[in-house]
Amino acid sequence: MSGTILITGTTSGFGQAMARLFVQNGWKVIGTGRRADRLEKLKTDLGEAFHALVFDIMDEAATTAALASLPEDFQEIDILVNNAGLALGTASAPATKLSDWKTMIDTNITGLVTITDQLLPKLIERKGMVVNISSIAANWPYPGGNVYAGTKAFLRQFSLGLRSDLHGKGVRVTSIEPGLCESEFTLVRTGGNQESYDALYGGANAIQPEDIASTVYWVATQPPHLNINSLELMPVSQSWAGWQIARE
Ligand code: 8X3
Repeated sequence: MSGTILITGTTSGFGQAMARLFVQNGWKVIGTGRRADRLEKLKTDLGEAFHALVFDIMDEAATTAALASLPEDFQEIDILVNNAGLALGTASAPATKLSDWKTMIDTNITGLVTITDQLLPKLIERKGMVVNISSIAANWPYPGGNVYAGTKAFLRQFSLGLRSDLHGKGVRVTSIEPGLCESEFTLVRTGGNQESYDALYGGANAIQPEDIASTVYWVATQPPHLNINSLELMPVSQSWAGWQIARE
């Protein structure tokens, strides 16, 4: 089974690992991102089966223009993977910057629904699939998750809602909800602070981007009658802790 897949955010982490895996398995991959140099490099590695679209997902006009620029042999998109997204900081709500909150909402929600809206007619025509990269933060609140977790809860519920709206159209929708993962995502989250990054990952044996790539590949290659609604993953080293009680 193969086809054409558009993956947002392929300049690093999950997105890049997915682009590599799908191309290795004979798919045509459209990879998006802001950093042209990274996409160029990926194109050099992956060759003709990879098409790069350089644009900022927060910019609606740029998204429209990028999709309109697709060469004919990359237009028949079967799968949209909404992977682009970010977490900015782990500070508690009173200590965060409103501008960071808005950037997360603009990227993780507004940008995502924009590209989804633009590709839906094609995905319906092709009985395609939408895979949204949510997070365990959608399901389990934790201190410092605040707006980031809220955006990921939106994604999970948006996925389930899309399924309802597309009832009978043969389009599949999946929400993937990973826990602690080791990727550039966390370096962004810690504001580029390598020490905090190392503190978080030291000995944690976190999920790797390749793990998420193979999970999405598995979802994508299930038979057409089967929909994986949601899939939550954690490294074995991660589990839940108890309630916190503020005592008088
Ligand atoms: C982030 C998941 O476990 O790093 O989406 O908070 S975790």
